[in-house]
Amino acid sequence: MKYIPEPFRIKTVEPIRMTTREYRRRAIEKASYNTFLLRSEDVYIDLLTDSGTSAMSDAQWAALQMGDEAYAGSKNFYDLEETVQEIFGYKYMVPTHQGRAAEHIMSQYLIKKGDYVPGNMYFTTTRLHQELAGGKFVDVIIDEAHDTTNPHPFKGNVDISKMQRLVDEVGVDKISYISYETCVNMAGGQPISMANLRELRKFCDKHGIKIMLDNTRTVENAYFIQKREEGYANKSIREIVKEICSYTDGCTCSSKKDCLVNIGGFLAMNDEEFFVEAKAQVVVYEGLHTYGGMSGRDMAALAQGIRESVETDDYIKYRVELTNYLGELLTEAGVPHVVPHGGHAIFLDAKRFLPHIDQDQFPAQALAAEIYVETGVRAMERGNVSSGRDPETGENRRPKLELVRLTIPRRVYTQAHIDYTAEGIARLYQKRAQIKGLKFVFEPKQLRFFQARFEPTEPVAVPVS
Ligand code: P71
Repeated sequence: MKYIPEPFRIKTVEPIRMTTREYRRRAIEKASYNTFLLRSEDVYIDLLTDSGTSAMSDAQWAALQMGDEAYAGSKNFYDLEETVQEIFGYKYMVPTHQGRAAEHIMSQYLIKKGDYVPGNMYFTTTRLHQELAGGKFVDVIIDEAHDTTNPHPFKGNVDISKMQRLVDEVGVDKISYISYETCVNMAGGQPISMANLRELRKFCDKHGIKIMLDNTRTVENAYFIQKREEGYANKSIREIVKEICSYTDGCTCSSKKDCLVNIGGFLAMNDEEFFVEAKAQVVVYEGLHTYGGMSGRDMAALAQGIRESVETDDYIKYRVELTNYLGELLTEAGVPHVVPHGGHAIFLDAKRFLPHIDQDQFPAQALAAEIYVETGVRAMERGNVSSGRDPETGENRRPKLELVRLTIPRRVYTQAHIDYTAEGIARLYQKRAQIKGLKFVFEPKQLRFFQARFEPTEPVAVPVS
């Protein structure tokens, strides 16, 4: 099996603690079967998310010491602004405390009540801000993205004919922009191809539609383009990232992922009027436009993180191939999961893992809870709970994809941690018939997955190991 040795060595360590199965059974009951409600101390390997969980480099820690904490005009802001202009190529940038704050400001500016917002699959916070601004999200991702077994190399692509249909049905005046995500998270970390983006640009130019990029995982996407798309094998990650951004009109970015920091985000654009309005809004919701909810030192670490993410191609190769290694181990063990393997995570297919549990009994939620009990590994539900209820019918959305995400933090875990994770999940797969479904005992109205509480539909039989 191919495993890429880490292009770094370890200078600081953080001890993690293994617990007993009985301890974890009590912990998950206390957390009401929601892995978001577990205490981090009770987790052995934390694969809940790759968001804000990266290990910073020595250069980033050093940059923290260079924080200029002036309320206005911090030098770290200007360095960050220049870095965003240089690496991503946008003219203007407004920092925000994280990605969803950028989404909020952008949605309020670009969406009018009753508008449609097409996108290559939804992301939870992105769609919520679109809806709060009065928009309606329309999924225009290719059909292959909804099939966990389809080997299409660019399952994040937009189906241009779905865009055409939307234009024909509602008219371009009713379309705010297209929300275009790289390495589409909810599809399983699936990349877009440059050819698709180029074609979309042509289509959007013809109709006068803006392309707003969700830039959260563009570096990972660039690696897939370099590896899989004709004509890109000899282009650097840095060049590919810049080319992707060049076809778009602006972006939102959660810097907590590819930009290698624990907190931060930004909104960037080429349109000056939008920039002026974004600055006006950022002071209402975030802070002055030269810090936007981040401290000077956070901006310093972010600028350094952005540079590091594209400095050499080694880092991103190791990062994506480590994820792939987990996928390969699970393939060998016959555990059903999304293929091709994504950039940031391996997504278990809970519908195929637990075919005896109906989607309204939340198989992915139940599986994430049982993975924790079996192994001490924390994963995240990405299915019916995350998808929420249809605002019109009030019914669970029952998305095609009912997944559990094993998300790999950047530069944090070693091959041995990945081996341990795969072995534990393979063991649980053998006992899958004992896993029961769940029902809500508390259901928040918005982004319900974060704080929802559940109980088993029947008492859980404690598996005998
Ligand atoms: C992830 C997250 C964090 C998260 C958010 C909501 C539910 C569970 C976990 C955040 C993203 C993202 C994309 C593509 C925007 C955001 C929001 N992802 N776009 O995957 O993946 O950014 O968290 O900085 O506000 O665990 P933010």
